[in-house]
Parts: sequence; structure tokens; C-alpha cells
Amino acid sequence: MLELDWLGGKIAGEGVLRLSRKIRDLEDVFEDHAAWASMGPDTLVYSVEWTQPTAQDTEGGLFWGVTVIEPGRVGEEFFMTRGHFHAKRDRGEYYTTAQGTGILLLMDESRSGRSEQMTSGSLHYIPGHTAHRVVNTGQDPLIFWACWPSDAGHDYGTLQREGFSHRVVAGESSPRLVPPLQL
Ligand code: M6P
Ligand code: ZN
Repeated sequence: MLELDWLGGKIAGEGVLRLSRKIRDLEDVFEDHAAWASMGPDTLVYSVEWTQPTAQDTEGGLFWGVTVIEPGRVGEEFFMTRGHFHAKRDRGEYYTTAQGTGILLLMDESRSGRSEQMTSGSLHYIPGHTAHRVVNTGQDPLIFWACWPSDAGHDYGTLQREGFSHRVVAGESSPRLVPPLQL
């Protein structure tokens, strides 16, 4: 059995997998390349802990994990996850926010974008065929839990080539979506 630190965003127990994404890993993700290049390459942007109780690709299995996105910006753009489509496009996912404030960016395969506000207790259903990326717009870490099918897989290549439909940047008084989108 594993133990969750629900608000702290940690999973304790055997076989927990972990990864971290630093500035140096995210060169193609942020728009302002000069701002990106001026930052310490070891600056932590986000980390993920997750459990895979079945093998990757098991049909009918589920994975469970937590992501902690640090507060920060690259130029005007807030720290965020790389974002992905599922390799098996029809697979969905749940996200739920434990702590912090952010925006979930969603984009379908025809590049139509929408967003959902993330705040403590918000639950987000991500349907299949939908790219998803989380942006931390707050001043504290943004902690969200996720549950996804074992055979969903991650397709990062499509967004690497084509980018996301929208970006989230700091506005004068509140975060702003570019191009504009109703929050
Ligand atoms: C969530 C899940 C994971 C994902 C992680 C980070 O925890 O969706 O599958 O890996 O967020 O997002 P990304 O893979 O886009 O960097
Ligand atoms: Zn996913």
C-alpha cells in the first residue's frame, strides 16, 4: 500500500517513480527564448511522482500520480508542464487540484482550445483526443493529482511540432490568455 501526502504532493512507498523537469529540459516549451536562456539551467520547474501498478500498455489498468509546479515565469509566461496528447488518442484522464492556483489548457485535434481554472478541490475531466497542459499562475506551488489509463502513453511530439493553441502570460492585474479566451 502507498501513502499519499495529499496537500504536500508526495507519494510514499515502494516502487514510486519520480521525475523532475528543469529549465534546461524545457527549451522548446516557452516562447521567450532569450528569457529562457538567461535562467539557471538547473532551476526546477515541476516534478512528478507516480505509481504504475500494472505494466505500461496494460489495457484496463490505471496509473496514479501527482505533479508539483513551482511558481515562476520565463519572461511573461508562467511555469507550466510540457503538455501532451495521449499516444492512444481516445484515452481520457482526471486531474484534481490539491493546492495552488492555475489554468488547465485543453486543445482538441483541430486545435480548438479552452481552459479551466484550477483551485483547491477543482476536478477536471480531460476527454480523449484532447491535449492537456497545466500552468501555475499563482505565487505558491501548484499541486494536482492525476489518474490516467495504463495504455494512454504520452505523445509529446505533436505539441513540439505544432505548439499549443494558447499561452498563459502575466497580465497587468491577472493572468491573460494569448490569443484571448474566455476563462
Ligand atoms: C500528470 C499526468 C502525467 C504527466 C504529468 C506531467 O501528472 O498527466 O501523465 O506526465 O502530469 O505532465 P507532462 O507529461 O505533460 O509533462
Ligand atoms: Zn495525460
